[in-house]
Amino acid sequence: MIEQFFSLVEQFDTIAIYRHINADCDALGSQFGMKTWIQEKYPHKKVYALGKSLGSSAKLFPAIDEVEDEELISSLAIVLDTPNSKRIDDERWKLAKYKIKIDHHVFVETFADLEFVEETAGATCEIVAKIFQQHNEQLPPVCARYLYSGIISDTLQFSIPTTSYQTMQVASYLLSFGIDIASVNREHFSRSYKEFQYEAYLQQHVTFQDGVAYIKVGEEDYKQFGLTLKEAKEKVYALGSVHEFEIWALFVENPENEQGEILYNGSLRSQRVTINDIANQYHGGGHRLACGVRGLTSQEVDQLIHDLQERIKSELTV
Ligand SMILES: [Mn+2]
Repeated sequence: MIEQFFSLVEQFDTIAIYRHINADCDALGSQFGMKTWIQEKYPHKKVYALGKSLGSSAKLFPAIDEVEDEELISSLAIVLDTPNSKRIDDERWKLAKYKIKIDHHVFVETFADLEFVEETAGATCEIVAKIFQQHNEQLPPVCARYLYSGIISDTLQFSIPTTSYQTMQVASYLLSFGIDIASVNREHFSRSYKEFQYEAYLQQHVTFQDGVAYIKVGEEDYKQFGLTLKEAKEKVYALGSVHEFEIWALFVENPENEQGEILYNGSLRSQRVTINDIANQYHGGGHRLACGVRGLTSQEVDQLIHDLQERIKSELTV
């Protein structure tokens, strides 16, 4: 299968690389890791990184390419970090003559001619790097750096259970091309002074009761730090890593609602107690220990917190 990947890249003169909407660091890291590797190895080929929907990590990567539809008709499409075709950013992947998918999400559907899906991989960048390693590819340092950055962001700096022997092995292969670890980490995990102040605000105003730490943040509260709703909601980790907090939750006011009442979107995290089934009952969902809810009134938030406290009581005091 790996041989097939390399012979396809060899065969096509035009290659377009796609990834999911709201691109995060693993999506962009794998996309630009792939692009810079092809460019270095085959300077005569036309390689495009496509997709306009970008998340906050886009500033750490080069600009997205422009290309005419006609050029894509004879192309090879490589779709990265995307389990279902609906989430591919830029519909023109369909124009390609041949399609490859490389992904680590839970399998949803087959949409490509050749698929590499490894659900246990810590990041799509890990799978891409593994493919390169198995083929003894010499990577340009910039390519190794992009792939490494996708791995550290999806595994939270090698700290969550998706980190495996393979993750470390592949990371060590990437390091052999010369990566300044300190600078990559700084680039991806440092925060601005405004964000730092907002995190301090959250820590100061959090309520902690019966195992649940939570805070409701109004629009004015996060706007004073110059943050958008999305940025304000991402900072749930500012409440994490506290022994006593079994569950921690950040609720941020969403001003874009027609009803005219104050509604909150929330991020919920749990150390060990399952919470996504509760989130499902409040217009939300996600992973077992990390999930979100949307459009809750202040009373619904209170009810949700009560349900979370009850869950801790029933599961942890037996
Ligand atoms: Mn990923």
